[in-house]
Amino acid sequence: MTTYDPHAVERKWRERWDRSELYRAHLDDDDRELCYCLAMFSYPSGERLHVGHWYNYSPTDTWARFRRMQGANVFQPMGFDSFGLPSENYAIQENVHPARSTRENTGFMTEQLKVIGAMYDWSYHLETHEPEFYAWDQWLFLELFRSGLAYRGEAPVNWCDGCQTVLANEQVVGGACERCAHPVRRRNLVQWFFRITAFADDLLEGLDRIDWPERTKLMQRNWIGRSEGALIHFRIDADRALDAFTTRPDTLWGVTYMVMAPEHALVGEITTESKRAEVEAYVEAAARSSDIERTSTTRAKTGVWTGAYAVNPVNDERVPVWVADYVLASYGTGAVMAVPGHDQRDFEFAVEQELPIRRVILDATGDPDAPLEAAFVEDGAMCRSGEFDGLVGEAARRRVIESLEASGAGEPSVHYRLRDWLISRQRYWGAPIPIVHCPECGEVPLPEDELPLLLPEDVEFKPTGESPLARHPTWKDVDCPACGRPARRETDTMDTFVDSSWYFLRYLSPRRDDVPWDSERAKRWMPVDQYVGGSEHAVLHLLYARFIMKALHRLGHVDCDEPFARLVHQGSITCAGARMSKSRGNVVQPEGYLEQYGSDTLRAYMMFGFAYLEGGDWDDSGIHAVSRYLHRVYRFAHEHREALSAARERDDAVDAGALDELRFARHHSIKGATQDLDRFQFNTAISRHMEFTNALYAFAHTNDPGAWGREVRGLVEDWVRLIAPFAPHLGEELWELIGGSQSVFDERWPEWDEAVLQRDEITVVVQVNGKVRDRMLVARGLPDEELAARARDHGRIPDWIGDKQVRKVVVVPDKLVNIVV
Ligand code: ANZ
Ligand code: ZN
Ligand code: ZN
Repeated sequence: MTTYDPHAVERKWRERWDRSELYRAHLDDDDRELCYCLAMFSYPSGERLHVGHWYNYSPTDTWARFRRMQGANVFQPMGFDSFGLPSENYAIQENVHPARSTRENTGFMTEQLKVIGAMYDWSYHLETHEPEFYAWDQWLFLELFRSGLAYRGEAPVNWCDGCQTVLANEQVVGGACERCAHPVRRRNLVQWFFRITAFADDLLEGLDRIDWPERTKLMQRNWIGRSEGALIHFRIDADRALDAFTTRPDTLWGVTYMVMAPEHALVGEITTESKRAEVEAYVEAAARSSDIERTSTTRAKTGVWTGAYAVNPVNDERVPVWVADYVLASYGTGAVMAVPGHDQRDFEFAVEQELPIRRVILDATGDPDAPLEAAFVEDGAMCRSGEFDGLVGEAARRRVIESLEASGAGEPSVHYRLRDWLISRQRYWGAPIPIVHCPECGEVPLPEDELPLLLPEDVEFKPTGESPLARHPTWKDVDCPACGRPARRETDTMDTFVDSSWYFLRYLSPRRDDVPWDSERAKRWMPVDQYVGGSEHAVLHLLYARFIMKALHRLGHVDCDEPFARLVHQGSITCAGARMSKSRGNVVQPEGYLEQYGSDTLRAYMMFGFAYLEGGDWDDSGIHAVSRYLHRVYRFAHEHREALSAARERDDAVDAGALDELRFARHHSIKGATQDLDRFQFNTAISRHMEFTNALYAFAHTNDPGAWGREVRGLVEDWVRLIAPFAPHLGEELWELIGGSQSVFDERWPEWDEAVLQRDEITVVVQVNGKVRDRMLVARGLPDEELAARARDHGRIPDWIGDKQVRKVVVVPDKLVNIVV
């Protein structure tokens, strides 16, 4: 081959890699440093992989190859998130059984993934819809169930009429379904939950120990929403008290009324007869609006008085108890002590309902009676609060809580925004929940030796809102595993996020049928060293996976309690500003580019054309230039392959100054590429290689390849090693061209010599009338005039100038002086 034919090169190396099993995973008995590199797996929805998928997978593979060349034993598995709505909806749309369409889709996606030429060992692949995988989802469920971390309960849940199923809170975005954008409505249903709230503090604490994007950590912190404060008991009558959670016990003397959520259990009990009709009508209306509407800051605040009073424990004041929908049933105790002077929501409500406003925290004016535009919500000195006057902020709150505790009127309390994870779905394509409902014994776990509980195929799976498994004529009828009486199987299936919350463990031994994962391997390989995937999972998958890891840790199944030590979000690739999706008709497929340029070019372009962590709008105008660059790289190796082969046997007989320049280019490139790859800055890493290439061409131009020796050869070897992870097929081809004997991916990534980069003397070329006449070694960074003056006196330059008039001197700092005579 005299010119670069990417198709031939890529075919050739993929075959060789397969034959030599270059990417076989070595999970045991290998003493190299371990590196578990994982890109989030994708779900088969019937769409082929588009350039956005390539953008996730190919740069991650470049990083993995880089780590391999640095000497790490890299494990980089791949699989499919093949249960769930995308696969099921595609099957419904195509009117085929999801089992069949999923099999077909994962089949062609696998072929597409192979074209990327990534280091996946396919013998470790997994598909979550396979019984060999979901058997262990069911095992996980039973582990959680037996330890009280999985439970069934009635709760107001999010219902999507589009998807005909419940959704987790995390799947509701701005009041709408994350998948289909249908508005979500509330329904009271009995559902299965995982007790993620039992890990709220662990989930917060662990964030300090992982190397994740700060923004993602902040989103998790906010989602968990830890608030410290107090629970305060307000007496209603002899046998009833109303508890309120507050973060501002220092404002307790400013309470002028109380508010209960319309759903609060005491509403019916304490409402007086004369108010009953009005309160009931209000409660009914509130049930029809969403939490989003209810907490909207722009909506007018409504409410009604119950006719009842509560007693403020610090001053025995009787304050009216209202019902209003700006208070949510699901947070705190579902009731608030209203302080309109210092809480904006209470302020607006008080203005609306003409309730008294009393200020008990001093602002900068120091005057608690100055006119008010809005609540004063900051910290300040307490006033009108008896012995507490003058106390400020944290110290004030601590003192108030101590005194409440002493009198039995309150205690410190912590609340979280986080709610338990709703995992049951009224859909077909998921893992059946391994529980039997027995009229005698209640919820009975399926014995482990009955796992997997297979998902039956002969089911009418179109969604109706009722679980499809419930409509199967026989599947649900079983004998109770405990007492043998007729019982009924649970017919909901599990949220697919259960699959992805532990799949990284299953990858370690996906074919084992006796254990969910090989525990020795988990000890050695977990946590995942580098995880790569989209930021849209910040509070979904990435929170669930951390929770499951912590639960497994608490139950003694794993040693570590964080699944992903380091996380990177690739930016997203959009098309005309919008997310790529088939329904929008803006999906950019890789196939055309692959045909025209080959896989290495597309891959290198994705890394060169975008800042990886930022992404951007798809634009292929630069892909041709990247292709030209790879051709240029190939040409150099090809043209000089004989000289490079001979160079192995001899000393360098080249110009010392030129070699010095090249040496600098080498170490400069190695350093830049290494540091940039470490940070997933692929574009600048490739730029460093381009500089190296330019330096090599310039060198070859002025230095006869017949004089190249061992050092030049070594330099070119490093130049090939540096490009190999970016264009892996080409890298192998180049390595072979210059006479390498093993795979370039078994070569060591080069290291740079800081001394070469720190050299303070550099060689500057001296030209007379554009012709190189000499070189001089000078201190780096000399000013232009100084450099020009020295050049005129250097060596035999005065002879070249002779008695001619110097017309001008062109200086390129640290590089060149051209004397024009
Ligand atoms: C009195 C008070 C005075 C409050 C003040 C704030 C400022 P975070 O920080 O989000 O935890 N609250 C408590 N339960 C509520 C519910 N179910 N629905 C709506 N609001 C509720 O907020 C805690 C504060 O939110 C609590 O502190 C309570 O108002 C309100 F100057 O109590 B505060
Ligand atoms: Zn939906
Ligand atoms: Zn029973």
